Amino acid sequence: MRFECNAFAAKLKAACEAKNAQFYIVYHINPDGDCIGSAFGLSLILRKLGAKCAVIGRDGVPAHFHWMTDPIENDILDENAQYIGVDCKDRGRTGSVLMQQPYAFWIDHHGSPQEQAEYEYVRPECSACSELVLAVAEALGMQPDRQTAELLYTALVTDTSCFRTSATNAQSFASAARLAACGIDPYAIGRRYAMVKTAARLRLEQMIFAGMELHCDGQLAVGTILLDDLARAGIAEVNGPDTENINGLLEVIDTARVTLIIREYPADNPEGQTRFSVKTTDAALSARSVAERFGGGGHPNAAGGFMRETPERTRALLTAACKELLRSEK
Ligand SMILES: [Mn+2]
Repeated sequence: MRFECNAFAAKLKAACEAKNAQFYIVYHINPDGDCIGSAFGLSLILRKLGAKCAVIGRDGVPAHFHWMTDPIENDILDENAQYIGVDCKDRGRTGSVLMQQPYAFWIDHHGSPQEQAEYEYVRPECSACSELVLAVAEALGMQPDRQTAELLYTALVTDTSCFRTSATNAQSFASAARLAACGIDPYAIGRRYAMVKTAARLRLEQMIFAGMELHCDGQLAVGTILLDDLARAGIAEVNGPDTENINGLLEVIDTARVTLIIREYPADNPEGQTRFSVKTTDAALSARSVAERFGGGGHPNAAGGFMRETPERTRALLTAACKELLRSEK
């Protein structure tokens, strides 16, 4: 059931103060900065309220977040632990085994219409899930300490591509200002996650631009990343630091209103062997409507999913759907 912030925070606090309170905090598959920062940040907040916590997910924490997450050790929990879902559109986003669990709490900014947990705090208008974690802490009269604020601010910076996505709004900046007041170094975090690039990443970007296709008078830009490209660039992880936010790469093209990135995944990837991302520059074009046609989902202007097709076939299907989206507008 959905709750407003204060009521949700009160339920969570009561659960933390119960005898033997313990929580598995679950982040989504193919984890990004927002789910990692939000889940670990929440674990620090709930510990202060007296609960034991373990942050878990199907996939490990990507290496470039280890500086923040390595100092936080999971507590050992028993079978009485409750589950909290963080930054997941729905249970499917938590991955195979974790989707079967009964979830007591749910914090998310995607906003599936279906009920996911007993107590839900879901705000699709927020640019990052960490804004919701911050709001819950504040509703309980807690100001995040520096470590917690670093996690939540990193989540905000990575999910908004440093305050540049279409989801960025006045509240994103208000949340950032409150986190910045907690003793963090916004320059260091912004530089780490929005400015510097490895040589391998730059090699990959060059390959994507070299192979890019433009359609509909340049309104649609399509890029492809094959496993072979990653190997040639010297990138080992298909979803790691060197591919973070790669889906937004083609947004720099001045004429592009729809951008599509097709990524090849290993053949044994459980969700499928290709992943697609659709991004649009304005509200009239729904990236989510395209993604939903192929079993994916996401935000109105940034959505995606996986397919059990070859990269060539995925590119052809999605390119056709994006062309249709541009045509349907008229
Ligand atoms: Mn998010």
